[in-house]
Amino acid sequence: MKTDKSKALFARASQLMPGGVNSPVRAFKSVGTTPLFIDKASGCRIYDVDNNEYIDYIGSWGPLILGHSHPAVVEAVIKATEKGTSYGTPCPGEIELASLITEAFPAIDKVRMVSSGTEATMSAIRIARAYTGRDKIVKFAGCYHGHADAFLVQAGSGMLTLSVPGSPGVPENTVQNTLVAKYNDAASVEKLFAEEGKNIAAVIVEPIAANMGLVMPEREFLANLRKITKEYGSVLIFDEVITGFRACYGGMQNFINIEPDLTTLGKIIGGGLPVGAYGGKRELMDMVAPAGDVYQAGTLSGNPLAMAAGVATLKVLQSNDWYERLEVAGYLLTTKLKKIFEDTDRYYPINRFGSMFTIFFNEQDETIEDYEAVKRSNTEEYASFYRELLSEGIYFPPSQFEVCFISCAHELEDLELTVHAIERALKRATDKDS
Ligand code: HOZ
Repeated sequence: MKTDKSKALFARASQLMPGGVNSPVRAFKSVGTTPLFIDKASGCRIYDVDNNEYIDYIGSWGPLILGHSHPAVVEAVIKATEKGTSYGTPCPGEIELASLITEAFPAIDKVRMVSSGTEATMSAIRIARAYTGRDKIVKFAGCYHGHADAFLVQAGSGMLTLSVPGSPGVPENTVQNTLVAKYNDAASVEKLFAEEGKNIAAVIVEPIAANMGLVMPEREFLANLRKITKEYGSVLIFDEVITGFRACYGGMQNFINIEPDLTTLGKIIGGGLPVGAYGGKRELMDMVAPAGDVYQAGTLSGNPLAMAAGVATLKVLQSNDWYERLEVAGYLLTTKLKKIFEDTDRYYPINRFGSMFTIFFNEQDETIEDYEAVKRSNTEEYASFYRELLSEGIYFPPSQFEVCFISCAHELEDLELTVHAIERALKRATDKDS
């Protein structure tokens, strides 16, 4: 596989941008190679500047549940563009997207659009602090809620990929207000509340952890979070930036029937354009300026192109049994992979929910249910596998700790090609390592 053009572009990019990228994981550092520069994408396939073709399981890190360049989304964006790219003032698309979101989430009475998941989580915490008059928050080791200061403690995603425990530049007194509990361990949360309950403004959690690879929650764990936060008058925030409209139409909260006080969204609701949102109970959302005093604003918030892409995406998702199909696709792919692992006598645990999955390079039969288990994965083994897989034309996330996404555009044939490619890549990686 020739990647000369990508390599040349990366060399140039590295002179102009930190690490040559605009988001750390994209640098491919942890998988020991350099990034591909993408020229175009369509359906489940992307094409790099050297004309290599790949079946894509990143889907822009989650937003592209319909696949790349879905005709309905492209058409909606073109139509919107013809009417102007940004007004900085209200437009009807905002109401359309807000209606679709509030209809899909019983726990969201009102919603505020922003431009990224980071903005959404940062603002949700601000409301929780204002509402409770408290400063501390609880997050979970391995969960990632964007890069606002308060969240950069034992965070997943790029921080886990690059093995960074915290970030320089974050004031000590900011992280002192961030308490860290163990995912799937309600007792660790109870302990924090027993010590600090009257100072805790909020508990923020990914209802499926999807930034340390995919880690499923016990329903009981999330139900306990609901119970504890109610008891102490704290705000429960579900960060559904990844799971929103991915776990099902709505979020994981619909699936498990647990209502948080606030929900953060992003990715799919923007259909591939930069969008985030936070929403929840009227009482909380009416605290946000200008209805209330909690300040939050944004030049491109409610951008007409992003609203059009989001609305088009959600309408397509409503139009068919997509979630059943994605479940079948996820089931077929991972069942076939498990069979291959059994045959080769090397069992890699796979965590999956619907169209999201992670193959963990852990030891045989290990259950991956928290940060500690995730960190036991063999990232070097993942890196060798990754490079082989790339040469097979399969584009997985360049980190053990990010999630693979199947889209509605992945056909049975694509899944089968993927299974065979994984089989070959594993074999070659193992042969090389031994
Ligand atoms: N933090 C996102 C992945 N979980 C985005 C990574 C990227 O865009 O590079």
